[in-house]
Amino acid sequence: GHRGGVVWLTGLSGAGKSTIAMEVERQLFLKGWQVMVLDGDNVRHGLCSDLGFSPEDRAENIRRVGEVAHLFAQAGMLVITAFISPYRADRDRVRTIHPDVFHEIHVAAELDECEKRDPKGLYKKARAGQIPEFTGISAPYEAPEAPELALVTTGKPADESVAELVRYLEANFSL
Ligand code: GGZ
Repeated sequence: GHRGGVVWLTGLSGAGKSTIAMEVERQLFLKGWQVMVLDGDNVRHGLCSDLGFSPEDRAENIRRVGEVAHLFAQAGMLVITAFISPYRADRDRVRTIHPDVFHEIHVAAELDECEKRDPKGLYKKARAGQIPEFTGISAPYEAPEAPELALVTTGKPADESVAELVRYLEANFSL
């Protein structure tokens, strides 16, 4: 079995947060773990559909996700969140709710690598001025100073980062 907890992935758009989260969820599910992924795709259309990307709206997005994640963690689930969460203060506030179950994971990729990948063409639009306040281009990303784990995704296949995170979670959440 495993303990409940919040595995908070943070990183630039295109760094690989959602891809890694979904594959880790799949692999741990096969081991019988109760895992759930929260990301922009399932949160920003519903729970946070009233929010945009101003600093205030991102803070509220992260606050709501943090509260929901902690509720499910209390119920014994391993919750993996995949949000840019660019502001250190917003992430630290989530950690404060339940410091013992919160693990911050920096999904670290160079901006120019993310921009080269540009899976949704958003960087191109941001450079053209069509998306205001785009993280890394016209809005800041504050990297974690002391994350529990840093996954460097630049120049290696995603499955290496997935394996690294699965090992980390087995070491820290197994009962
Ligand atoms: C950053 C934006 C923006 C702006 C839309 N800045 O690559 P994606 O598309 O799928 O992931 C990004 C997602 C970021 O939402 P989050 O909820 O993770 O952001 S935060 O934690 O900062 O609240 C991107 C898309 O939404 N997107 N506009 N201006 N990303």
